[in-house]
Amino acid sequence: MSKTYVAVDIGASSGRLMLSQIKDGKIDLQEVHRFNNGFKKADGHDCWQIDQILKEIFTGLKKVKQLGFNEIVLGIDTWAVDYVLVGMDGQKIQNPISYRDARTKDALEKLTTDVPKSLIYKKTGIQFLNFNTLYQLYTENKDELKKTDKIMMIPDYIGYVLTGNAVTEVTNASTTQMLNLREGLFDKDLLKKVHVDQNQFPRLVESGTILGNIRHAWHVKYDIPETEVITVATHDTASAVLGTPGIGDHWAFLSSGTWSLLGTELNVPEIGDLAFESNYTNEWGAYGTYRFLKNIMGLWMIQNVKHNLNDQYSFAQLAELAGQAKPFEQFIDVNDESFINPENMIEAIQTYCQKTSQVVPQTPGEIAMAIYSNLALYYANELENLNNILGYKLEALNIVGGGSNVKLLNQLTSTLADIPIFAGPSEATAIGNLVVQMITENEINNIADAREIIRNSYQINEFHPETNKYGDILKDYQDFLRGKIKVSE
Ligand code: LRH
Repeated sequence: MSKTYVAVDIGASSGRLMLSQIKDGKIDLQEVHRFNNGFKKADGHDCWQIDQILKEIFTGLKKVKQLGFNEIVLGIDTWAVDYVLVGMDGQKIQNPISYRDARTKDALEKLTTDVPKSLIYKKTGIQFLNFNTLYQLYTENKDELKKTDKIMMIPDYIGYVLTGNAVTEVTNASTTQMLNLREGLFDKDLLKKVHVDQNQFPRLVESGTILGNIRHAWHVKYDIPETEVITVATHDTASAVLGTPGIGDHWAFLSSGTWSLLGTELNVPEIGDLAFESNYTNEWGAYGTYRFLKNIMGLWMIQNVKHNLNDQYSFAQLAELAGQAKPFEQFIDVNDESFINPENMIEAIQTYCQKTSQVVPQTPGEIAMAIYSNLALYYANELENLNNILGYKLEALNIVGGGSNVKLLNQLTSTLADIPIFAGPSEATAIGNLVVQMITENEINNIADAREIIRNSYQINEFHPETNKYGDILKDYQDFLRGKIKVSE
């Protein structure tokens, strides 16, 4: 009988506790608790409700105990780049501010007039996103930073509250854009630029490090199981890639959730001119790998649209309505900054179409189709970019995460990018979190074996390109992105 493992997997829009055991050579998965997540305005900033998240974790753990599990292993993964400032008394100084908050709007530009982008990229290999931790810390109040004993990334902070032990796990820490690729440490010059001392970050550890047992006080207070916490690949995208059952060496992944993270796994970072110019990132992975990828706006757009429509349609219904609308009625650069955190996503999309003199989508189906068809175009364009940067052709695309269930989007992408798609599992992030625990506990040998087990444990759906279906639409879209063609109705 295998041990009992629990993944705490928290994304920007929801969190869950997944319970798992290895049964008959397969990874058995059971959702124990699910909750909503999101940021709220407080003191003029978009803040995460970190205490509420912790409460939900304890509620989930109590449910685990009620199911009869008295001893478990636990791993935590969350979204990247955000952090908690912790004071000398070990308490958080303020609620963490979301990366979508407007405070970093000009920070990237300001900092990089001082330190050239090319230098930062050579040091870190990380893509330029104006919400990277580097730019968030740059905007932070200097006095507050002085009072800060520890800067902890979100999953590290949760692990710290649970166990009392503080570490900085590398898969997530690399997204700060402050780790030096060559030295394997925080870069001293970049730290200086943001007035941070390297001792303010707890010691760096690899994924698969035992953090410690949950504090006794929590057992007493919440009636939860005996819990050993393992520092897994704490960045959700790192866990998602580990949970992706790709075959061979030349497969691409698309982790499709609030963000669409499209890329491939490398053993050596790629920081050449083309990678720099195309703003590709080399986030550190578990077991000596790198996630070479690009952030694409992703399901955030449809999540917001659903919300704007007062949640009267489910995601499945929106996809069905989209299927009844015409694709490619307008070209949209889904990574346009107007979609990062608009007041109203439907209006943002409509304004974008008006400004570019294109057909303005009106009905829920038209709006959903505008999103799906342009996400598919963007994916196809980036897959072409990836092949050019890498100098070889990626042979398959593995889509994981909630978005892997959207058949319409999968089929459009397969056809536009002319690539076979393997969709699933949708819970790859939790699974990636779990397999690092299982490898650490010596129940699985290595990640190659883990991926084979995953392949055998879950249904993977295939999509294949339909020939000559949309003519030169991808080329036209690429011209549109390069500003070569202005579209009119
Ligand atoms: C996805 C994700 C992504 C980051 C973003 C902040 O949840 O972690 O990899 O770029 O959130």
